[in-house]
Amino acid sequence: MPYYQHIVILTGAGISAESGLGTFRDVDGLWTKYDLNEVATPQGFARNPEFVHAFYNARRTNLLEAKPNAGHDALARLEREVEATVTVVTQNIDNLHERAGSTNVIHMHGELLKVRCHAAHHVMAWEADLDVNTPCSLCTEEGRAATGIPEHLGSLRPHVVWFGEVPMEMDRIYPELNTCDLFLSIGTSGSVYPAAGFIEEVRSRGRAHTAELNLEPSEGQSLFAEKIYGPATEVVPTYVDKFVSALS
Ligand code: BV8
Repeated sequence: MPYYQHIVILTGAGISAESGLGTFRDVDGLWTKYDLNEVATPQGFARNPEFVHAFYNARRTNLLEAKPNAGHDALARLEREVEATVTVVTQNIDNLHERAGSTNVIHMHGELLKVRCHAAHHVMAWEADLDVNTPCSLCTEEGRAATGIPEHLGSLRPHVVWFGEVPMEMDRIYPELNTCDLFLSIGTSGSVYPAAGFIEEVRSRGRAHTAELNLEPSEGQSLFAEKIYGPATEVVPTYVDKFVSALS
């Protein structure tokens, strides 16, 4: 196992599947039950904010009952036990990486346990249900009224990135991709951009080893040097064990 100095790990819904959180495009995935245009776009929220709040309220409740799995635990162990820097860039809006002990996590699609106000973009930790009548505790009524935000949208929205919105922390992510010497992609179908294009960004630098660890081949599978298929709770710990034992 070569000596790596900077490891970047992209994760998707597949790493949280065995914690009981739904994926999007699997047989029983969220996008088979909901139209993503209705629940994961600004237009859908403007049309029916209460329906979108109910969608995220159900996922927030599910997350609060979920626990990190052996896949999350293995990535936290990797960070603890190797000298290399380990950066997790997650498409997921759950907090299971952090609860497993990973400390360097970038949420490019936001976080389910945070909300943001329309008026001043105040971001707050949030575990309760949200509806259009929930006020922003940091805004004055005058401040909110001055924004001209339609009343029916209420004051708060989930702090997540919807389709058509700009992902978060891209100015942190691209330098990570351009300097890593190991790029792992775990539990993602490789169907949503810009995350799905990260493997090409890494390959364009020509200096990193790349591996896909997934239940099945992703849309970008041909671009990875190494491919390991199976459930994350099996293939991720096995990969990390091999990695850590090669260092000892
Ligand atoms: C952007 C947060 C510009 C919300 C999500 C028209 C207009 C505007 C944009 C576009 C457009 N057409 C296309 C686009 C781009 C668009 C896009 O890619 N659309 C797709 C549908 C084609 N992207 C955007 O709009 C993005 N913004 O482009 O802005 C820009 C670009 C660059 C730089 C600056 C600005 C914003 C996209 C973010 C949308 N928000 N989530 C929420 O969660 O509710 S997307 C959501 O789906 C996830 O966050 C994730 O990112 C994405 C993909 O999901 P995956 O994580 O891969 O999950 P999936 O179910 O697909 O796959 C699961 C995988 O796990 C499978 O492979 C399965 O085999 C595997 N698996 C299952 N079980 C296990 C397992 N693996 C291991 N173990 C298991 N047990």
